[in-house]
Amino acid sequence: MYKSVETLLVEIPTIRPHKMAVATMQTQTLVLVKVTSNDGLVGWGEATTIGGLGYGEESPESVKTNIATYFEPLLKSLSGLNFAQTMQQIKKQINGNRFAKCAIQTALLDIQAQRLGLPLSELLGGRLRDSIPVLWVLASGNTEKDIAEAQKMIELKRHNIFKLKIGSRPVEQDVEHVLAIKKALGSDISIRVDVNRAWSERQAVQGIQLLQEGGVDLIEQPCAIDNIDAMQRLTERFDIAIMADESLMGPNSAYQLARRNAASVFAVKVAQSGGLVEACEVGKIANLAGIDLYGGTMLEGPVGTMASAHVCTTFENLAYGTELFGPLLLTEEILKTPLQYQQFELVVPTTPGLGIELDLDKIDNLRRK
Ligand code: MUC
Ligand code: MG
Repeated sequence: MYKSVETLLVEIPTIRPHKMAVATMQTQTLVLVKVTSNDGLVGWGEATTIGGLGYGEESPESVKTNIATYFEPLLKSLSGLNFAQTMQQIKKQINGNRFAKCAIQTALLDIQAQRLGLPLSELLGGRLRDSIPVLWVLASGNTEKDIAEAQKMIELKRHNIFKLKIGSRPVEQDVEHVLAIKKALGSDISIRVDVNRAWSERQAVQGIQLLQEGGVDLIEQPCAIDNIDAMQRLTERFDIAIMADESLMGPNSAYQLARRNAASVFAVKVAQSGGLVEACEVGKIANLAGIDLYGGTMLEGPVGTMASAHVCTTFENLAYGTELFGPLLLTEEILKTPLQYQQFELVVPTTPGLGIELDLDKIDNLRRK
């Protein structure tokens, strides 16, 4: 059923250094996966991560190796199976590797949706909206630069919600930086922070108290990935929304976090979930548990961004919007027609499959040879 699977590592500089507690990014390595079916249809998926092995358990290199060594031979050996049966075989024969699995699944869904002549969202239960709100992440490392960047985004009507990356400086300094930005932008603008697991529970109590008093709207992943007890205590202690990001690794951890009331919002990421279907399952668990949803990113390029966007269009309650701005952080366009960001939202195409057309010459120029 499938003829070939190819993984391309595409290096693109960012528009400015992107400083996070886990890494500072000057270049993003997009991990693009191209699947060709026996009848000549081509589907794309993406397994991009952040900072090599700085963020998660898979790196661009491990994804490429594992796809070539394990996923491609397996996919080529399967025949007469539908999409669900194919994914079942992959899950049965390959452990872990959520990012690689997500990229393969995206490509298979892209092919299937093209075959049926439907946008990918319709294979995930159907879309409820044609565009989704997108915030912008301020991470230049400099308060004045961040304020100017935010003001420009508001003026352009591109973003009016901002997430600030903190956690690499002492708590007091980070709080000062956040509250200066909050004050400069005014009370109408929603400010959230992402600590990327940098705080101990004691630092979190101190920082969250001050940020809550200063009018910040949400705290993302304050403590360590496995410290669910701390996440639970913070969620119970504070009124401000506490969001699970790195701790949320698919339906199973969604269930555990929900059971333990360890978050009030889930950052749903397709790759962290292990696939688009699994990301929808995370959304369903959140719904049942009364947890709000937010569409997260691994700072993917347009393929992963669109895969996530199709998932997000199916969510009934997308209370915190999304951060699907990844392509806007890159200096090079790899689509024939760029994604449409307008009026603070990303438009999700209604054409078959992912609804994007890649510029293959451009990709060939930028890819790691
Ligand atoms: C994260 O932890 O949320 C998303 C946006 C951004 O700037 O970093 C990522 C990862
Ligand atoms: Mg995060």
